[in-house]
Amino acid sequence: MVTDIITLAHFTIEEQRRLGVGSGDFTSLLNDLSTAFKIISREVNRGNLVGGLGSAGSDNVQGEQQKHLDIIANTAMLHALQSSGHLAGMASEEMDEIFHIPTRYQRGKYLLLFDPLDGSSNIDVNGTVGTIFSVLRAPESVERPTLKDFLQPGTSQVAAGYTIYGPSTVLALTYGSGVHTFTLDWTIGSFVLSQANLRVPERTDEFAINASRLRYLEAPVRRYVDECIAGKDGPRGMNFNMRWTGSMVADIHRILLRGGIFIYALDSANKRTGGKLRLMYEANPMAMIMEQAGGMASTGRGRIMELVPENLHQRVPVIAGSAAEVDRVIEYHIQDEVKAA
Ligand code: AHM
Ligand code: MG
Repeated sequence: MVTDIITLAHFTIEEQRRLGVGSGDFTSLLNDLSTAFKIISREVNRGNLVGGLGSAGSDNVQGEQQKHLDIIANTAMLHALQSSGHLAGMASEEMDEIFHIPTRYQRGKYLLLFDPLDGSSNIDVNGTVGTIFSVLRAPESVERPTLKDFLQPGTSQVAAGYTIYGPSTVLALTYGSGVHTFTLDWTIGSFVLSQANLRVPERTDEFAINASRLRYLEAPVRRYVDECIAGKDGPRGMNFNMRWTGSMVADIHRILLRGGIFIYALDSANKRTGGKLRLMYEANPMAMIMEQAGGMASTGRGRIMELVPENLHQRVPVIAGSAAEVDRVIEYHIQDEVKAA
């Protein structure tokens, strides 16, 4: 029998004491977040039993078809967190506008942004999905945050992370002092520490890209991918493996554990929208996770977390993972610009 477990709550309280930060508000917010993750995990697990599969017949603000489970997960987040007393507002990939905390609840000092169910094309095929979240500080004593209050760069994130609903449910969390993972133990109803201070391996022989988009890629990214595919006969002198799940959470989680690079770049087909993935709900929180684990996250032309957001649902290119590989893609962009000048 394993008795020396460390729960998410215990770990966070100890860490905050060690770092000399935190008033307990954040620990309490985390507790409400973990409740939402447990509810979503349960609903994802029950799939068709809760009518979770299939399209809900509606589109989100990005014009993407919503699945039943997208809406269930979004509602679970709103319900679990609106009464926490620690939030001044929320924003979700699935909602056009900011969510204001109902007046009957106490207001807090944080703003929460989330993608309630990322990788939702996997829902119907029982594939891995996840929830991605980002915590920002609300301006001092703000009662009703405005859009401007949410538009903070990723470097301002107080905390970020994701929960992956795979064979087990795992939370990866950072509050700016490393990345820690916790596995949901249903028998005690708690997230339990799996690994503290996780580091993404620096070198790798794996890359993740939607290969059907290769023909659209810009020259620097195309060069990187071509060199990986050329394997030991090419300039890299080694063979690479390729993995792409269609779920950023699943791909980033794998990369966090065994190294690699995730690429959803700017290409000729998505140039008009600025990329595919959303800065505030996907790119920034995943960038903070990667950087806190010793990796990197870039658009190819700049650090993701330094982008100043212009709107809530803004899209950006994402190149994230093992530092040496991301650095290489950035270097290819620089070389390309020099050549063009
Ligand atoms: P979603 O938030 O609507 O699920 O979309 C985001 C997902 C990411 O999880 C994944 O990396 C990407 O979209 C997959 O896109 P594609 O279908 O073009 O491969
Ligand atoms: Mg998403």
